[in-house]
Amino acid sequence: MSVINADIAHIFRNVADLLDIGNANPFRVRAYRRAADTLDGLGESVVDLLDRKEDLTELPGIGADLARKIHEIVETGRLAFLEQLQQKAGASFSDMMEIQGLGPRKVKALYDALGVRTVEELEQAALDGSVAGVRGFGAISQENIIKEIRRRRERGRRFLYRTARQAVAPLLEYLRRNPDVKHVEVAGSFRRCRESVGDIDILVTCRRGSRVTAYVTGYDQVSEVVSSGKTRTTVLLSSGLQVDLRVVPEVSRGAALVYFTGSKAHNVALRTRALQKGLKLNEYGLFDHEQRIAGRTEEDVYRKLGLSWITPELRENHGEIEAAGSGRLPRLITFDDIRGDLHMHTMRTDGRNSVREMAEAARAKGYEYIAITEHSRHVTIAGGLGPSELREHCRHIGRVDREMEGIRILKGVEVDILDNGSLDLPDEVLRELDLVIAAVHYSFELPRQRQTQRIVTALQHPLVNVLAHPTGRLIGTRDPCDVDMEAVIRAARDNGCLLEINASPRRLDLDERACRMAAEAGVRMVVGSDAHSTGQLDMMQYGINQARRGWLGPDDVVNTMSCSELLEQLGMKE
Ligand code: DGT
Ligand code: CA
Ligand code: CA
Repeated sequence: MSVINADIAHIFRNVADLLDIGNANPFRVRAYRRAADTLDGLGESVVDLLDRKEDLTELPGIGADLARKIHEIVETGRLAFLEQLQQKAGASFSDMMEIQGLGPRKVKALYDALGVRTVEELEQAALDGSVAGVRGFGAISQENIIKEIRRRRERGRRFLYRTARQAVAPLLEYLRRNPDVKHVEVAGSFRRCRESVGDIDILVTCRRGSRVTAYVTGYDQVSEVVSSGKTRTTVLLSSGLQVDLRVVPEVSRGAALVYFTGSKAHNVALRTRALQKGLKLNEYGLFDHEQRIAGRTEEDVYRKLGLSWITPELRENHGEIEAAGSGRLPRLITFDDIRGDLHMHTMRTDGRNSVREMAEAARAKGYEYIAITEHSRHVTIAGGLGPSELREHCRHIGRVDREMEGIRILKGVEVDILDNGSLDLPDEVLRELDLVIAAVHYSFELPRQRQTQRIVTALQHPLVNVLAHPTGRLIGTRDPCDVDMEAVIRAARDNGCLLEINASPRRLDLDERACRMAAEAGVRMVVGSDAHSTGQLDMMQYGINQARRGWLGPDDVVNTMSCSELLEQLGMKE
């Protein structure tokens, strides 16, 4: 991947800091900082300037030496001079300098007094109280250093898509309130609807000369400004999420959106395709020599590359570019295709709302049917039902169903799959239901062969319709169980079973890869919200996102069918 201006600026700032620590001539230090600012403010890619053999020394603050260094970075991606400085200083000084409140001078003072060279050593020194004794430091700055190091550690973690969405929505609203802002768009993994995101990438176009980056740093949820320049700012929100905001020129908006939406692999493949056509693609546009032939909209960029527009969920370089080139992109499922929700709980077990309330909320969403699917007895913490309790609950569901207009309430269950693959409820009870979902809720750590056999046995049971959350994973918390997914998919196909895409944002199980594998094997899926309250019915959308990332169309998912079609499909099982 070719170098972008911000990368070169970053390298120059590192050099400046290290020179500063080494007590180099202040003019020299300032020269590197100035060059970094120039690069950040440039409306065009340096790589392109070089391609056109333009003279970089004409840029403000760039002399012959710096121009040579830019060449070197563009060609090799590295700068030998920086590496020398790092070696001399001990490579981790730059890590320490990234800690908020510690400039090069303070890092040097700490090194001279305490000999600390790494963030870990610094943390240790702060914890045992020796930082407070260093000249220029005190108890408060020592406390801040400890906090800052903890915060940095936190930052390494990824956030659930839902968490990110909750933080992004009010931020976008805040940005759109600024009259200088023309367009605001979220890019990155968030726009691709990945199940988890590392940080939020936001692109903004605005009126000339306005200080949007400064405006962002004034947002009340900002807990820390990591860096802020004219065209780029990075802030941390109180949720711990990092936001990268970039101001881009209107003529480049589409190209920047393509670039910063990624994924990197998708970008690499697009750029290669451009090169094959004798064109150049970067975050400023698509260029035929010096001529910008596209850049304002994404559609233009894709079209000029001979491609139809590709929805962000597919941009992983998993065949979408080839498909877009030959008009074979799939028609993906959308929320509007969904006609019912087949996985939810009520207050009879561990849910919060009644059967009627769930049905009313579902009807208000435009659904034609729902299934109530309580846990079976084995899940004691959820107050799972035994045979007679389930029968009683089903009579209740039947009564509410008869009383309500405009929605059908199906009788279901989420029955536990026991260790040996048998079910937690007797067949004669299961036979009375419209829908039997089977699921694993314990013994996640069985060895692969036994786990697979356990699940396959359940799928072979003549009354099982759906396997819920097939791998049991909780994103970032519990690994998927060790199971042979191909064998599970085969068993589902051979036994007329459906696989669930559990839409709970911590599960999203099946994942996108398994979705695609299942569809290719001819297995149909059901997207279920697993709602435990009326509000959680909205989680359906997260499951749809996942289905789209798995290339699924409406026909791959059974709860796009009418209720009678669905019941016919479920009935075929026996
Ligand atoms: P994340 O934040 O880890 O969930 O994943 P992304 O995809 O949002 O990655 P991020 O935030 O590092 O960068 C956003 C997009 O910008 C990424 O999808 C592609 C583009 N991008 C980032 N860094 C580079 C790079 O070094 N080279 C190129 N060509 N593109 C990059
Ligand atoms: Ca990101
Ligand atoms: Ca980013």
